[in-house]
Amino acid sequence: MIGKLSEEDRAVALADLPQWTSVAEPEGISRRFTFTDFVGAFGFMTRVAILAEKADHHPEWSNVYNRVDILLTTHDAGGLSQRDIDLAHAIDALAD
Ligand code: HBI
Repeated sequence: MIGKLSEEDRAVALADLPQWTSVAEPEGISRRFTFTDFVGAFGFMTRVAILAEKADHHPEWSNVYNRVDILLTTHDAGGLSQRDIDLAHAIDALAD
């Protein structure tokens, strides 16, 4: 059973994820990605989907044309867990 990160662990983890913003409700982190066009955005979403399935950890996300907003939170833990941190790093590696 995965647990929520402590406040201290959360702060340490987020220091390495400067492009992600803390979200209070649900407790998690979010980042907006902007691409040239819809195909770029959807191609990114396809790659993230494959990462998420491999990790068995799935984003809450929305797409408007060339924009993708991703929220990471762990439902089973009721907040931010290490799984969210790990997936955020993997997503950053795709996008940056
Ligand atoms: N994704 N974000 C997120 N949070 C979860 O708790 C979660 C998930 N994907 C699959 C998953 N849990 C499985 O372990 C089952 O609990 C559904």
